Amino acid sequence: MRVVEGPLQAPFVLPFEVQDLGMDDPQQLSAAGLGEVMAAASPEALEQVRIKYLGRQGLVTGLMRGLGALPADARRDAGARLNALKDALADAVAARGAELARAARAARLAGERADVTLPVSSDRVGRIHPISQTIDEIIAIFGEMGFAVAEGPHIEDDFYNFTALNIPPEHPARQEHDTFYLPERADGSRLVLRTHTSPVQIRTMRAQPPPLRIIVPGRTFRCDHDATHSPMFHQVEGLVIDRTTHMGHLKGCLIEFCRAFFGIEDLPVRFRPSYFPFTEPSAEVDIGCSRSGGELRIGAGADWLEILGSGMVHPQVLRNCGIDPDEYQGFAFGMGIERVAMLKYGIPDLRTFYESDLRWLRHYGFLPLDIPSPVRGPLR
Ligand code: 2U9
Repeated sequence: MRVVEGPLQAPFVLPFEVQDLGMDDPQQLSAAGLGEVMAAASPEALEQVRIKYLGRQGLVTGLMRGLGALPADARRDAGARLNALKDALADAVAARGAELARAARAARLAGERADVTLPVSSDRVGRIHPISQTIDEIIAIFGEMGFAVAEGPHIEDDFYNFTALNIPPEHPARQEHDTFYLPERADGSRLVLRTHTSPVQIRTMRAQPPPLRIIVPGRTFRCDHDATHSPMFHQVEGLVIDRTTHMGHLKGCLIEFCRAFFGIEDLPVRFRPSYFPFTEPSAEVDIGCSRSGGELRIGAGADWLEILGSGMVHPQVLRNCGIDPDEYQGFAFGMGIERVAMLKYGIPDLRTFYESDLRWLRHYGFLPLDIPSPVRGPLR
């Protein structure tokens, strides 16, 4: 900071207020001004000090206006010193302004300080929805088996949702799918809300060469709404394609999944012949359970509970994706997320998944900051 030394030469025409304050001496003015700048406790107070000394009606400005009355020599000398005084005050104002801004920022940061090592109060964080939790668990289990996650669009065209999957126009499976159609396009075709996540496997096979090992979680849509059906629901499907993939791989993979998902090491699993247009042969997968006393218990028992659909990918589906079925084969499977979540977590009513009822979510939801694990029960 510059210091202004030595009094100005008289005679000196001063503005009225300066004389009033007895500040016709620039050195005195400098000391007073610098003192006030340093004492300013807020940006607003500092601005008032700046205006008082350096504003258009300010004390220093007033002194400068009086220079005109001095003889040339004295004016040059006095002008240089007044300029130095003005610069020194302006520098001091800028420095004090920066200091006040720094202090304000430090105070704000101190107020916002959060100790991230403190345990979180569970009431102050949200809950993970059982659908998200179940998808995460399924991804974790298949992730350990080397599956990657694939995703795709909710709006599909007829080819990806049906034709490529060996469901040609007029095939009865089209009726079973209760499809939501979008309005007709200029060429007469209509896009659909995907009725399953299978079009993502079609897109993946057409985009990248085998070997493939993917799972596809996501939303699906069917025009069906009652106590056990929602027009939007979630599926996870899986696909494995390689040169020697066979039914034994399908069985081993899905038995392992069922046991890991329900956390029951010796869970009985059986494969029952079925039919899907996109797989041949096809099999539905049941797990052991008991229903004694009207209560469903998963594990060994006299009964069976359907959990998954599966099969070897139909050769025509491979051909539709540019894969030679004489060189490659694979298996696929699919399951409804809501269904397996209801079974695992004892959620009795499908409709409650979509009601956004915070009391329900507090009851059935999961703590987001818990240690992740592929298998676990509800933590409350
Ligand atoms: C390609 C080839 C084959 C996927 C499969 C199922 C069997 C199945 C249902 C389970 C309950 C749908 O949510 S649900 O209603 N799915 O039973 N899905 S095989 O097969 C495919 C998929 C893509 C290219």
